[in-house]
Amino acid sequence: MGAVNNELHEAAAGGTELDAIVIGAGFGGLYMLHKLRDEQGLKVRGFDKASDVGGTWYWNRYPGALSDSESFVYCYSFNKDLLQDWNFTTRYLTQPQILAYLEHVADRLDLRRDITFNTGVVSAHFDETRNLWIVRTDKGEQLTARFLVTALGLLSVTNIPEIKGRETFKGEQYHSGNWPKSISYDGKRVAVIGTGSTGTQIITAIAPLVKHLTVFQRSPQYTVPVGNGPVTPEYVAEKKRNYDAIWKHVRRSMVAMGFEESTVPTMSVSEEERQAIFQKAWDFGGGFRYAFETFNDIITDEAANHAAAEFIRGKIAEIVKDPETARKLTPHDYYAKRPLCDSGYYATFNRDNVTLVDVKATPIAEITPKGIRTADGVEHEVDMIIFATGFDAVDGNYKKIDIRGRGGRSIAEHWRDGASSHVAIGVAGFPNMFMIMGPNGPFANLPPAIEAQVEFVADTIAHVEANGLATIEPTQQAEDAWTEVCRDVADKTLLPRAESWIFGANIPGKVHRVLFYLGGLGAYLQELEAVKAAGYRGFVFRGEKPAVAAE
Ligand code: FAD
Ligand code: NA7
Repeated sequence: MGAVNNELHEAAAGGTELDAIVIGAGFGGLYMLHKLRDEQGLKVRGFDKASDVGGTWYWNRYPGALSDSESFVYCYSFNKDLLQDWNFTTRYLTQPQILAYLEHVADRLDLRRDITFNTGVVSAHFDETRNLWIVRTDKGEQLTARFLVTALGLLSVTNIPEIKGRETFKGEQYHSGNWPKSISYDGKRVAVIGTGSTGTQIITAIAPLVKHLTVFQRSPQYTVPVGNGPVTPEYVAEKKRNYDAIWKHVRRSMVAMGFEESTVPTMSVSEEERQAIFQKAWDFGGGFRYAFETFNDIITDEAANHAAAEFIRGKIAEIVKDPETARKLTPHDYYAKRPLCDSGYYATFNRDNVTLVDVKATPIAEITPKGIRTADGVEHEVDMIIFATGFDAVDGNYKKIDIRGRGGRSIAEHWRDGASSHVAIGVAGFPNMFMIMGPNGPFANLPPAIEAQVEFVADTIAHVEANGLATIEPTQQAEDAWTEVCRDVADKTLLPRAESWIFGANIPGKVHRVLFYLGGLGAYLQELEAVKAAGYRGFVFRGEKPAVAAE
C-alpha cells in the first residue's frame, strides 16, 4: 500500500492525466488509438518500443517475410475509403508492403503525433483509491489513465533457446523477430536454426544468396506451396467492389481467410477425388486453403488428417532428389500445427549449397566461436547464425511488464497456472484493462479479429463513460468458464497432439495449455455480441466515475 501511496504522490506531482493509454502500435494499437481519440474524443497516448508503427511488420524484416493471409483480407475493413484507395498488386503481401500499408494508415489518420516511440512501458499499477492506472516507461516517465489497452502483440517476444556457448560465437547472430534493416549475405556461410513458418521462409529466400546454408531442423514440417504472384487490376477491382460481402463472409467463417471453407468430410469422397482435391489445392497454393478449403475435418478427424499428411509426404518424395534428405524432411506426426506454406521450401534442399542437419538425431551440443557443434562432434563452421526459433507467444509481453491489478496482485501471479481471460479481452482483478489479442482469442486471419476486439473495447469504454461508472472487469468465474470453453474446443481437434506455440509447448517451463479459441472467428464474434447484448455478461461494473476527470 505504501508503494501505491508513493506512486500517487508522484503521479499527482508530475504524472500526465489521460483517459487512455494504448501500448503497441501494430494493427491493434493503431486502430484503438484512432477509435478512442478520433471517434470518442478521449485524450489518449500510445507507446511502442519500436521507432515507428507496424508492430510485427516493423520487427520481422527477415528475407522472405510474407503474410499467409491473402492480401485482400490482410487489412483493415473499418474505413471504406482506405479500403478503396489501397492497391495491392500480389496475392500475398511481403513485409515491406504490409509495413508501408500500416505507415500509410498512420499518416492518413495522423496517428503518430500521439504515439511515443522508442519507449517501452515497464509497469502498470492499478490505483484502487482513484480508479486509475499508473503507468511507467523505460524513459522514466509516469502517467495516469483511466483505461489501459494492451495491444502488445501475440507473436512478439522472441524465443532464443539457451544453447551453451552462444556468447562465444564470433560471427553475426540474428533472431527473425528482431531483424536489422540491412544485412549482407554475400559469400557467407549461414546457419538457420528452426523450420517453422519463419524458418521455411528464410531458408527458401536466402539459399540463393549465401555461399552455404546449413539448416538445423528439430521437427520436419508439412508445408504446401503458397502460390504467390501478381494479381490483375481486374482481380483487385472485383475485390473492392465486393468488400461488403467479403467482410460479411469473413466474419461468419472459421479462419477468416476470405475463401469458402469446405463442408465435405475427407473420407466421404473416393480416393481418386480426394487426391484430385488435394492436388488442386497444392497447385493453387495456400496453407489455410489446403487445411480448410479442401475438406472440413482435416484438423478433427484422424483418417482425414492422415490423408492430408500422406499427400504432402508423397510430394516431398517427388520433389527432394536425395532420398536421405527426403527422409529427414518427411514428418510422420499429425498435421496439426499452424498450416504452413512456402515458396519452394522442399526443392531448396536440392541445391548444392544447402545442407540439412537433423538435430533430433544429432542435437546441437554447443555454439563455438566458429559455428555450431552437434552431438556427433561435427563443428559446422558458419559466419552467421539465424535463430528462426519462434516466440513466447500470446502472454510473452505481459510477463515483461509489471502489471498489477487490485490488491497489488501481479498478472504473472494471476496467470501462474497459465494465461487466461474472459473472451480474450479482460482479466479478473484488472479493472479497466483491455487486451487486444490477449490469451484465448480467435485463431484466424487476425485483422478482422483485432478490429472486432478494438470495437468491443471502444464500445465498452463508451458504455462505462456514458453511465458514469468507475470500473469494469470480468469475474473470475467468467474467466474460468472461457478458459474451459477454449480447452474443450481445443480437445475436439487434433491440435493438442502436436507440440506447438499454440499451446505454449515451444517454451521450456511454460504451462502447457491452449492459448487460443479454436472455434473460429464467426463463433467468437457471436460470443462477443452475446456478451454485449446481455449487458456485458461475465463483467462487473463498480462505483462512480472518478471526480477528477481528465481534461
Ligand atoms: P503486433 O503487431 O505484434 O504489435 C505489438 C506492438 O507492441 C509491437 O510493436 C511491440 O513493440 C509493442 N510492445 C509490446 N510490449 C510493449 C511495451 N511493454 N512497451 C511498448 N511497446 C510494446 N497474422 C495473420 O493473420 N496472417 C498472417 O499471414 C500473419 N503472418 C505473420 C507472420 C509473422 C512473421 C509474424 C511474426 C506474425 C504473423 N501474423 C499473421 C500475426 C501478426 O502478429 C498479426 O497479424 C498482427 O500483426 C498483430 O498485430 P498486433 O497489433 O496485435 O501486435
Ligand atoms: P515456430 O513455429 O515456433 O517455429 C520455431 C522453430 O524453431 C521450430 O521449427 C522449432 O522446432 C525450432 N526450435 C525452437 N527451439 C529450438 C531449439 N532449441 N533447437 C532447435 N530448433 C528449435 O516459430 P515461427 O517464427 O516459425 O512461427 C511462429 C508464427 O509466427 C507463425 O505461425 C507465423 O504466424 C509467424 P520444433 O518444431 O519446436 O521442434
